[in-house]
Formats: sequence, C-alpha cells, structure tokens
Amino acid sequence: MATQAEVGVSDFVLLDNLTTDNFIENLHLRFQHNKIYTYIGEVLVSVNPYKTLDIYGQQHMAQYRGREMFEVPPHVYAVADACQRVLRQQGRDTCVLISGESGSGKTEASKFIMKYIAANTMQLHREYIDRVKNVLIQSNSILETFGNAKTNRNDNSSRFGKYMDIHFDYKGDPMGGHISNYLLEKSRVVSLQPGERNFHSFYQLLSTNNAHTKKFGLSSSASYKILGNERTTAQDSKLYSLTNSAFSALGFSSSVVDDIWSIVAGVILLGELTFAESADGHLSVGGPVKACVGALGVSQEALQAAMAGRILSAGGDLVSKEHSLSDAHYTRLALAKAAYDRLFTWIVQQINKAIESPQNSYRSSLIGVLDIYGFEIFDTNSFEQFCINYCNEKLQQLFIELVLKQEQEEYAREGIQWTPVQYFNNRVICELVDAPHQGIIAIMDEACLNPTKISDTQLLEAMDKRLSAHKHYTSRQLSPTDKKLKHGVDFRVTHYAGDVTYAITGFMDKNKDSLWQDLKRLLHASRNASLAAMWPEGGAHIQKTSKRPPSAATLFRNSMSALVAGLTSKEPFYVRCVKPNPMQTSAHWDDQLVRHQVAYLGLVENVRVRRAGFASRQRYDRFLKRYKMLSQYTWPNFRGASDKDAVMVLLRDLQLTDVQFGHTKLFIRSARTVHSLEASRAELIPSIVTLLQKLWRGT
Ligand code: AD9
Ligand code: MG
Repeated sequence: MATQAEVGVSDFVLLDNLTTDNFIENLHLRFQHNKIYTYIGEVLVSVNPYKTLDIYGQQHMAQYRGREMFEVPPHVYAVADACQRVLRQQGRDTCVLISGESGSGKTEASKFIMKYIAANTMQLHREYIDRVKNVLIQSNSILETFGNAKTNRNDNSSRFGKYMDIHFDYKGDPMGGHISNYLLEKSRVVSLQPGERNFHSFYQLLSTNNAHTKKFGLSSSASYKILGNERTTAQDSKLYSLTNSAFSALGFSSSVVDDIWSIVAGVILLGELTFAESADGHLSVGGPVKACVGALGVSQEALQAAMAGRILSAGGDLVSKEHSLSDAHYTRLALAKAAYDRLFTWIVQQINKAIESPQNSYRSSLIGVLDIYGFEIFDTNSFEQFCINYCNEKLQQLFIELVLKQEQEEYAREGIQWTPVQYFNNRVICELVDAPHQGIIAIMDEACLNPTKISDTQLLEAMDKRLSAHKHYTSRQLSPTDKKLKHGVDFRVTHYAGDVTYAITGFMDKNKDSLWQDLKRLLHASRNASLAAMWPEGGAHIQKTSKRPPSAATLFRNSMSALVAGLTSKEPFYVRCVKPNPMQTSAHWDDQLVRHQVAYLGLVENVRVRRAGFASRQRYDRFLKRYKMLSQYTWPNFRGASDKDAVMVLLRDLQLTDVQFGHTKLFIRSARTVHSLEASRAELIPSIVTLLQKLWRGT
C-alpha cells in the first residue's frame, strides 16, 4: 500500500500554499481518485464517496494493525488503531468524535471504527470475545431500524444521538459496552415533511407477511397515515429479517420481540383512529379500534376513555374533563409519539443489558465513539432541529477548546514563537442557547413554568425582548425588512455552520413534553408486559400528583453537558466528515457545498494551527531520562546547569533541529523525529545492558 502513487497530499499539513482554494482542490482531486481520507495531522477528514469502495476488508485491516498513522495511507482504520494503541500502551481512555452535516458519513465511519476494534483483539478467550464483538456490531442494526429514517438529506439518517463506550480489559480485549442515546426526533412518528419517511421499523414490519401483520390486519399494500406516501421496499423486508436476527443475537426473547413489533403495529394503528361526536357531545372512537387495542394490549373501554377525556386532580379532588374533537386528536398523536419514544429508549436499555461487561470483571479502559445527528437546515425547522443544531454547536466548541485554543494557549505559556491563528469561537452561540436566565432554553422554560398558558407567539415575543441585542439572534419583529422571516412565527439563529430559521410553532408544547397521566395509566395497564414495564409511573396512585419533570430542552442541555464533560477527560481523536453534494451520488462534486463545510468546520484554520504545531511535547526531565544515552555528553550524566541545557546539548549532538525550546518543555515538530529517537534508543539498549552487566561483574 505504501507504494501506491500519492494523489495530491495525504496530509494537508504538507500542502505547499495553504489557501481554501488549494485545500478544496486537494480534497477534490483525492475524491476523484477514491482517496476519500486525508489527514490534518491526526485529525481525519473524510469525504462521503457515495459508493462502495474496496478498502474495508480483512486485508485492509491487517495493513493498519500496529502501524503509525504516517506509515500507511490515511484511513478511518488508522484512527481506530491509534485509539486502541493509546489505550493499550498508556491505559488511557480515548474517544472518537465524528462530526459533519447530515449525510456526510458519520454513522458509516462509526461502524467502521467498531468493526476494526472488534476485529483487532488478542483472541484469547475466543468464544467470549466473539460474542461481545457480534453483540456490539449487531446492536447497530437494531438502533438504525428504530432510530433512523429517510430524510431529504440522507436516506438513512440518524434521528437520535448515540454515544457508545466500548470497555476493554487489561489486555486490551473488548469486554462489553454501553450506549447512551440522545433525544429521538419523535415528532416524526406523526408528521413527515414531503418526500421523507417515518422510522424504518414501520416499513420493515409491513414489508413481509408475518405473524404481526396477520394478527393486526396490516398489509404492505394498504396505505397508512403516519407512513405518508412512502411504501415498503425489498430492502425493508431484507432488513426486517436482519433486525430479528440481531434481536436474537442479543438474547431478546421471542416474547419480548413479539411485544416490540406489537407496539410498532399499535402506533401505526393509532394513526388510523378516527373520532366522531354524537349529538349530545360525547366522543366515540372509530377506525381499526379492535386491531389497535389488540396491538397495544389494552381494553377498548380504557382506550375509548383515555381518548374521550381525562381526569384532573384539583385541590385533592378528582375532576373529569371531556375532550373536544381536537383534544382527542391531539391525545391520540401524543400517545403514538410517547409510546414510540419510550419503546426506543427501552430497546436501548435492553441492548445495554445484553452488552454490559460481566459483573465483577475489572474494566481497564474504554474507547468512546460519538455519532450524533449532523447539523440540519430544513425548509421548516422546529424544536428538534434547534436541539440538534445546539448539540453540533457544543461539539464544535469542544473541538475549538481542545484543538485550537488549548494548543495555542500552551505555545503562549511556554514562550514558543508563534503567529496566532484567527478562528471563529462559537462560544457566543452556545451561550445564546444555554446561558442560565438569559439563553433561549431558560426563556422557554420560564414560559413553560408560567401558570397561565403562554402561546408560542408570546414565547417569541419574550425571546425578542430579551435577545434583541444578540448578534446571532433575530426575528421579523427585530428585522422588519427581512422578508425571509415570517412575522410572529420565525426567529433566526446564526449558527457557526450557517443561518437557520426556526418556526416557533410547537416549541412550547415540545419543550413541556408532558403526557397526561391517563395515557400513562393506560399503557401501564397493558397486557403487553414490555409495554407495561416501559411505563412504571402509570402505576402511581391516581391522586398522587407527580412533580413536573424538567423540560425537554433542559434535559437535553444537561445530557449535552454531561457528554462534553465525559469527553473532555478522554484522549480525543477526530473524524471530520464532508458531504460532496446534496444529491447523494458519487458522480458529482458541489464546490459551493464543500467550501461551506470546509469553512464552518474550520479545517483550514486547523491546518494552520497544526502546521505551526508540534507532533510531540515532553518535559525536559522526562526527555532527558529517556534519551540521554544517545550522546556521550549526556551519558551517563550531564554536568550542567539545568535539564533544559542538557537537552540542548543532546539535540545539538544528534543534529536534530526541528524543535523549539519552551520554558518547561521541548516541542518536537515531526513525529518522524520522535520515532527516530525511539529507534536509536532501542538499538542502543542491548549494548548498554551488556555494559552494565560487565560493570556489575567487575570484568
Ligand atoms: V445523519 O447526520 O445521521 O443524517 P450521517 O450519519 O453523517 O448522516 P451516514 O453515515 O448515514 O451519514 O451516510 C449516508 C450514506 O452515505 C450511507 O447510508 C452510505 O450510503 C453512504 N456512505 C457514507 N460513508 C460511506 C463510505 N465510507 N463508503 C460508502 C458511504 N458509502
Ligand atoms: Mg448518522
């Protein structure tokens, strides 16, 4: 592989004349030759090839095993190998942060990383490890079935965030793992944008004639409201069997799998229910009621009652309130969304039970892989896009903190010669969203807690009032001439990756995210044991008023800060994914689109920092201890003022010049220099050992 002709440069650091144009030209040239991976130092830039490349097989994996990044062509396997090496050699936790916009290849990259890690084990306790590997990989197909959907940006778009820890024992073999899931886009269950599909699970279930479709009278040829105009495909039926084999590989019992598909059927059927109002104002439920209650395992009376009204607790008394037609529809859709959302989280919990490391085993270290929904700008952007884009802001902030800021701060601290690189710090946008009392989330929560009902429009007014001076926020009220914004509905956030206009409609409701107690009780009473277990709070006494749970945005913000805190404590590796065109084809390169991504991902700035950067930095005392044997002036001891002086003499003797001397540390520019130092040391060690033995023996 090393003999393959180089196309452009395989590390942007080596680019002759660093401009955005040259950066893109190199990326394009390599893309045309199927070289989709290029480095910026240790950061991997990956362009989605939109075609199957023969670069992921066993023999390719073997080429990356134990090799330094610069020895072999850039590859996502090299990142996985480096991660595993840090873990094995230094016992440190590592993580891979994969970012890029929707459809840029994040999920595929995360799967290749897992595949590589799973294959690269010590092969002791073979049987056990094979099980762990299989389980880790199979868990992906289940997650994608229930959490992915076709959007206008990506046919297999992740509609949830995923962070997976893979645990290793002291030998570096995987022992198990843990998945955290973040905010599923549950509104998709009941509303689709034109051309989009609902979650894959619905189509998979309908794609074959199976026990569930038969039992609940579902058919692949019928159309169902929540599935939009989209029909099942041959691919869906193939994936349906794959999902089921994954369930069995993970040890899901057949009755649990039965429960899961029944809930999916129940959600489809909830979408079909209709309501009629009798002359005396009572509501009755119509449509496939029998099938629906059968699928959800509830009684027809209970479903009818939960749709037609609700019981409120007012000052200790129970009062029943009848629903209007629109209340009933709202309730039906809320139930469908909540049932599916809980199902998804519950499945993740069951997967976690299946993949958890054995009790009382000693976990030595872990590798975390973060694959989160990419930055999104749709025609209509709602609360979900707001959360997704905030999440991307937080990750960009982490990248800036770790790669751009800290690196430059250390140069300044150490007195290293250095021309500071300018970059846009998106902290100000993160604060626009999450600052206590001042940020959008705080303003939303305040409105949701208000005892009088606040409408979406009133929320927007409150935001306009408080945020009018913020450079990254505007609305039609604040920019009356901006015809692109609808008055009273839209606000715009200038994100690091571009302007996004959000429609405020639904923000209050989605942020409150409350579900009437009646619906929780309904599901808790289900004969479907899994469904009942998903809703433990439905078992609470009817008069017990529960504390209002934190809002959806606050929960999301908290989970993001916990995630970031966890990532900060690990040694990070980065994969920055780029989408070559919006058509999802290998045949086209959209220069504008790529330029936009290169700009907001800060890739050129990344090269600048890296260029002036150093591959290695070590404290003088440690460096001297390790390498003093390489020079007669420092071996066995140096008679000089300081360790720094000794290191200067040592390097002069070795004629190494690609270094800078900081106050407390030595900075070495290229990794090759470090390797040549290591190689010379390894060569010398045997003769030193012999010499020492002679000295001890006195010969
Ligand atoms: V989203 O934010 O979840 O909407 P991702 O995850 O960034 O998005 P994904 O990995 O799903 O994108 O990639 C989109 C599609 O591109 C995949 O379904 C593949 O068809 C295609 N793809 C991505 N990476 C590769 C690759 N390395 N080789 C071949 C690829 N095809
Ligand atoms: Mg994805």
